[in-house]
Amino acid sequence: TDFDVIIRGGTVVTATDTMRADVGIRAGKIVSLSDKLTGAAKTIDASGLLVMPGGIDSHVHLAQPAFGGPAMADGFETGTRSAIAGGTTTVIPFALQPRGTSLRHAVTDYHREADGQSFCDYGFHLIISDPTASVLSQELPALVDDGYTSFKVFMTYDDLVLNDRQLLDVFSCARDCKALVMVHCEGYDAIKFMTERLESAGKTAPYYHALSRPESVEREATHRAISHAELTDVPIMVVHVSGREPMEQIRWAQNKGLKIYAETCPQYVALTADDLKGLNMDESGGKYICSPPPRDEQSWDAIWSGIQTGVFQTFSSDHCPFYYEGSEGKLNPKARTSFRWVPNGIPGVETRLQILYSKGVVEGRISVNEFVALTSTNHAKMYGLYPQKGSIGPGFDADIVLWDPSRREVISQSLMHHGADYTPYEGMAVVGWPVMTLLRGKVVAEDGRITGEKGDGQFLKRSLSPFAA
Ligand code: DUC
Ligand code: ZN
Ligand code: ZN
Ligand code: ZN
Repeated sequence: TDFDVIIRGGTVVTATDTMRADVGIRAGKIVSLSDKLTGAAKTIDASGLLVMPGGIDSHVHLAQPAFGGPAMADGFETGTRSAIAGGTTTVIPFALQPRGTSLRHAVTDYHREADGQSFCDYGFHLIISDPTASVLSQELPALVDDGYTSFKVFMTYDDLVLNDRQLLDVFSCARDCKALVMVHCEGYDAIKFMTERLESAGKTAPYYHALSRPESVEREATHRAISHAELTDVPIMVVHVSGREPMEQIRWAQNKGLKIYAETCPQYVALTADDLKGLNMDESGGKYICSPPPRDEQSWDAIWSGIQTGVFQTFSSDHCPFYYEGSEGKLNPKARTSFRWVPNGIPGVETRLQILYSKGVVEGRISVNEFVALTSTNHAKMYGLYPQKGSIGPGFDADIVLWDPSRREVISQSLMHHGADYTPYEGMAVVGWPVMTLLRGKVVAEDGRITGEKGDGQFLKRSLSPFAA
């Protein structure tokens, strides 16, 4: 036989083309695309299905430390199981440097978490919380050489915030190392001021999380990050952009010729701040607390316009799961006392593709090729995984999702494979669903059943981002 696997009769979709073709796979790679292929140990019937590159989710949090708060609901096993069930075959989570520790130590710790536990392939971004002279001059250049070619920095959170000088130092280091910096743009002092003001007025329900960090706070920080990027002459990626105001800052910078890239996420086209009100300003609103918070339906329109006009290159989940209920020790009792103590983040690695397909492709806002670009190809290109990952063609890893474009489902926790005890998209009707996921030629998920094993996923040493230069 010529092939290990043939995917027969489907419609192959890439970021640029849509074509009727069979896909031939050998030794984990795509080796042939042709009208009719025969001669394989295994043939998969894809008639009526779209054959697309497996999702690449370049913004996922797994097994991060709790800083005194509740533990994350997903480590590598459950988080990557959820990924493959949702048609995603590569994730790029973060190796977070706790202050006062070395980044290399953090990276080693995360490898220990991931090694032998992962159902899909993975790389790591580096979260820099403590840019000391030795981190900047020694650790980061060496880590970039070892395939950790992107950083993330935060403009808020007590345990992570960098001041302007530190941001400039990291940006400048990234320029020297040719690494891509992702920036969390929300202003620390403004959030702290608003949080204290709301709390002293007794406004502690989950909804007030959104009021503690309105869009102006994100807009200001976005502008500041752009200015710092301009000053240091380094490209940056603004992650999890929530609405019109920060999006317009990015568009303005792009039009000026600055290399500013941007990401948005399902929560900014599918949730609103009103979801944080819960059933009746009760604590169930805590299920939707994430940062930046979801805004309103006019913001959804602004995000779509940013997607359609190329402001955004990537659509990521920002999967950052916590338990809502859960047994003792999982839920932080302090979270009941104020939004301030509710961990920021929601699960979403398993529902990212369905939400974009349904609201984007089915509702006519983007083409299926743009869908592939936003969920896979652009992530591979942006983060140094192209042309190993991110498309369907000879030479690419055989990471493939077979997609039923007409299947109707209602998103529900009972369908999920993550560790969290809820999905914020509960009850959302979607059209389009992943029915089979292949990782390097192996069927790892089939119609909600996991057929892969933990340990199937491999670490990806990433190349330099062509967008960082
Ligand atoms: N930033 C993220 O990227 N994810 C969750 C919370 C946050 O602040
Ligand atoms: Zn350790
Ligand atoms: Zn962030
Ligand atoms: Zn995140």
